[in-house]
Amino acid sequence: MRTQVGIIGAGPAGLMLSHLLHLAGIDSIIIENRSRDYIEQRIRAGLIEQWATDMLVETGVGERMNSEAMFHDGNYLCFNGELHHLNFRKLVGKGITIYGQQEVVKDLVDRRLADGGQILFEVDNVSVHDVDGKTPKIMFRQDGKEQEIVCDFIGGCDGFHGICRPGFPDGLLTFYDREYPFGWLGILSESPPPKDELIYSYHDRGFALYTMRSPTLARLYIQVDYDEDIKNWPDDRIWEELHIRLGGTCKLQEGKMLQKGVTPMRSFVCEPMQHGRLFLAGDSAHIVPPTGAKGMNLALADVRVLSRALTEFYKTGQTARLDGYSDTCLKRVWKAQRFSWWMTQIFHRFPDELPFDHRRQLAELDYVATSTAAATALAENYTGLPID
Ligand code: RFL
Ligand code: PHB
Repeated sequence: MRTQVGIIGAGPAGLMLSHLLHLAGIDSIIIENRSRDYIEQRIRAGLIEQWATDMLVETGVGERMNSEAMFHDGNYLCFNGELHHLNFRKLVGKGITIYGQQEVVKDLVDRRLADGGQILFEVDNVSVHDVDGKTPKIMFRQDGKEQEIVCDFIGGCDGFHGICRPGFPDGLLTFYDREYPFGWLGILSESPPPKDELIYSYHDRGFALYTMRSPTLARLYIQVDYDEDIKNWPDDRIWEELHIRLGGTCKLQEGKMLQKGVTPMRSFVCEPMQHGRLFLAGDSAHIVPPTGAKGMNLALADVRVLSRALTEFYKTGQTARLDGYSDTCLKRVWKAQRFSWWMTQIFHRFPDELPFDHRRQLAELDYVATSTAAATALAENYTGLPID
């Protein structure tokens, strides 16, 4: 097989890269080791920044989102038994969109296939070769048959556990890593969310987040130990904890639990994000704790930068944007890392924290809730820093 850009991974990064390249007249093939059904059902992110919402609409994949998503102007902070509303629209003129990552994935898969794009599902044994030369190759197996894609460039969009990052030559990459001493237990419940917008709650017993997928579908998270076994959490115990951590500020309706699971939390960046003609994008290059809701948004931002660099190369032969890809992305990645770390450290209880830290966290939350300057900084980061 021959294409201009070979893409590994059909998550938000790989699919959006392929879509943006198609709009610029550049061919690509995506290979994905899971089935179409699997990637379209995988429950993950739910919050899309303003610029990314606009990009989905402007590039023609926002139609279903426009009719089904929930558009929020703000959110709530909950601490000391009180709710405090932040109005992002008033503070920075932007909002956020609540629309499941798997819905974005479905919309992009539909659109790529309708536009004649190629997505090869359920491949295995994937490896990359000759990324130092002008015609890198992707080798893989599909239906037991060895296959090869010869391309000009490779998009390494294969997530945190993919093969692209480990395939970089020894010693080339620097890793920046931080693990947190807790995880999130998340549920999807057939019940209305407790409020019209998201609630981030700081409670003596730990953090809780009350988000949603629709007016009748709540997505709820509680802070638990990083190695917590979901077997220790029967439904009743989860509901009890979710009620307590709302601090009596509003009522939570219980519903049928459609899904539950525990996610560990980490911050991770690898530098640089490129080598030869292999470019990493999204979770393959960086991971953020979900408190800032930045993971999918960063993946979309990376591929927007990459698609522009590739477009410039194919139109003019210039490599300046391609050469600067990693530096351009990392500037924004580190700001999102900083914000995600900040949100994580003000909202969670740490096992080794001092009484001093507890009081400091409460003071910080009170500062955000009462100072326009502090709230503006949160709103600016939460709704998404400028992309260009
Ligand atoms: P993905 O989505 O992991 O996609 C990578 C794809 O590559 C495939 N793959 C391979 N394919 C071929 N060959 C191989 N060898 C392969 N190895 C892997 C995988 O099957 C997969 O299909 O990475 P991508 O595209 O970079 O997208 C990143 C996002 O998925 C991730 O950052 C977000 O889900 C993080 N995240 C959130 N991000 C947000 O922006 N807003 C949120 O509200 C938000 N909430 C969350 C989150 C992640 C969570 N979990 C479960 C980690 C909440 C949670 C609980
Ligand atoms: C979600 O809707 O799943 C979600 C929203 C905001 C976050 C994390 C997850 O910070």
